[in-house]
Amino acid sequence: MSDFATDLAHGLRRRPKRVPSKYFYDARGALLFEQICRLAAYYPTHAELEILRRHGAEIARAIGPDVDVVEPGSGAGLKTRLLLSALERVGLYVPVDVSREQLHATAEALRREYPALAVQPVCADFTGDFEVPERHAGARMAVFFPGSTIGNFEPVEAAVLLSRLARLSGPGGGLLVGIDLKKDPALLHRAYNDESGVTAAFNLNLLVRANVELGADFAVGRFRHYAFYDPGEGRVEMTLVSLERQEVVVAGERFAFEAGEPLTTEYSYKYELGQFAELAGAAGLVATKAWVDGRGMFAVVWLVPR
Ligand code: AVJ
Repeated sequence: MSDFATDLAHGLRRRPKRVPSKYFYDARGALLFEQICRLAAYYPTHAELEILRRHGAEIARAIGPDVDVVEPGSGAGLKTRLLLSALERVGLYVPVDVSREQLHATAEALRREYPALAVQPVCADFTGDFEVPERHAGARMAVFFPGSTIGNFEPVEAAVLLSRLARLSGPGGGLLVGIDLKKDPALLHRAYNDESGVTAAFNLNLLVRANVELGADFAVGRFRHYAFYDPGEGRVEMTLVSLERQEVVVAGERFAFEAGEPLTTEYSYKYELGQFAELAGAAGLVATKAWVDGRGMFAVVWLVPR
């Protein structure tokens, strides 16, 4: 069985039912996410781009010159260009992503735009082990982890992931991490429940993907996109709610949904700067610098090994 089949079946056996959010990003999911990033209501992308534009020079000074860059979950590479343009003498850029088509398209485009740069894409799930190709001995490594991707992980997993990425960056390097800040829940609600229905399509695409790739028989119209902010947990939870009592077959196994039963597809944790610094501390990292956008929505943090 594929990882997707195994993880989905395992998640459907759990109560509450859940599935890892990394399975959103097939080719269609990656395109839908790019559309989300263009929505006015989806502030994280706009805020982070603003930070990278406004503070690029200072960020580059914090990271220092002569550095290799690894980007787990690289996506379309919009933010990458801003970082690469700000940094002084980048030898190697390694985008790591599960979305193969997008990964190779982005790598090609970057090679054209930065002829002096070595681009070595790695098609892998960054939550597992992956190799950094052609890394020259002694090069300092900056891990670029923007977009609040770290917010998809529960705090304990997030600390484990940060310490793995810290090991990758080595003693002279560090991690440049984008985190979404705590804010008015009404703004969070709007960001994950856009009027145009793009976020709903992105969420429901998980079921479409299961049908196409695994021969599952989800009746996509009988599930509703439902996202809400849980202030106690400090996270947005994305769910697909079964509109009626129904059964679904995935990889030969039958799963029953009650009317109104949720399938949790994503957590998106929101942090206060101090809270995130504490989490990074548990991973052996020190937050030495943080940059915030003008509206206080989002932060980019530079973490170095303690
Ligand atoms: C890219 C995973 C950080 O959690 O905000 C956007 C994904 N989900 N709208 C996020 C997402 C719904 C996004 N991450």
